[in-house]
Amino acid sequence: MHRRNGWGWLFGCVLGVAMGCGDSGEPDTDNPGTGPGVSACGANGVLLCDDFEQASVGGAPDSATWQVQVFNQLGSISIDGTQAHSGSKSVHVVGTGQDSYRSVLFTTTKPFPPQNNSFYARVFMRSKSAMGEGHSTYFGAGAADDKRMVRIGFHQHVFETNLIQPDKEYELLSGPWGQPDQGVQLRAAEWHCVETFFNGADHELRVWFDGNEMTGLHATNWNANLSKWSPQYAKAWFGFETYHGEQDELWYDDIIIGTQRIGCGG
Ligand SMILES: [Ca+2]
Repeated sequence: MHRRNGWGWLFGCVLGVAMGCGDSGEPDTDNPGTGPGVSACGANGVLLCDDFEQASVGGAPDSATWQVQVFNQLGSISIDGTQAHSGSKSVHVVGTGQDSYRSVLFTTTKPFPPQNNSFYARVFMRSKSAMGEGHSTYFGAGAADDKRMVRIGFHQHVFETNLIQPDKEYELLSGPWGQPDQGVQLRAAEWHCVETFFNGADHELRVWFDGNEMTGLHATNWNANLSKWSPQYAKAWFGFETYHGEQDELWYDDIIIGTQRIGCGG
């Protein structure tokens, strides 16, 4: 429990000023949040699901749920009718361009905040290209002010995750640095199921690829003795963001956000 209001917190913070308590950024896990969710889309505990079948080909994902953000117009996001995991439609993310830094994302705040600052996200994704050497993100979740976030993507040709804090960035790879054969790689031109548990209550992150946990991405202290590191989760996003000029096109489908592990059915 990490209550931000009330006399107990105030008293603790007065005592803790020397330790930087006023800027701890600890999430409020007492927030009742959204949940426990319903049975829908082939899963239990569902807070949001979108198969993108109701959207129009060539248009944007439903604006009642998703906000599209394309940095400097370097890329695009639109509903596609040629690739789909379910039905006939998915979200096509074009993450190609000349600049090194590019960000092409569709973001939801709809089911947030989740109960206990914790939620699962499940997505089916298909990448045109194999994972590159440079650091890039496929999806993530974080605080409303973007100062603290958890991102899942690739680095050194394998799945990786990283934690963004106001003053520092932490990273875990799914295999040893520079040895991609020992990490987990997403194969190009195939649909894959990626599940993530953003466990803000216990300051933990878990990620599964096609039903198998990527133990290298299981974050508890980020190998840095971090303890109270979770963002106050206020949004989740999907798409492509690169920090080293990687090129990719991706398709996303059957996104579910829920309070229980979702699995790869439905
Ligand atoms: Ca679909």
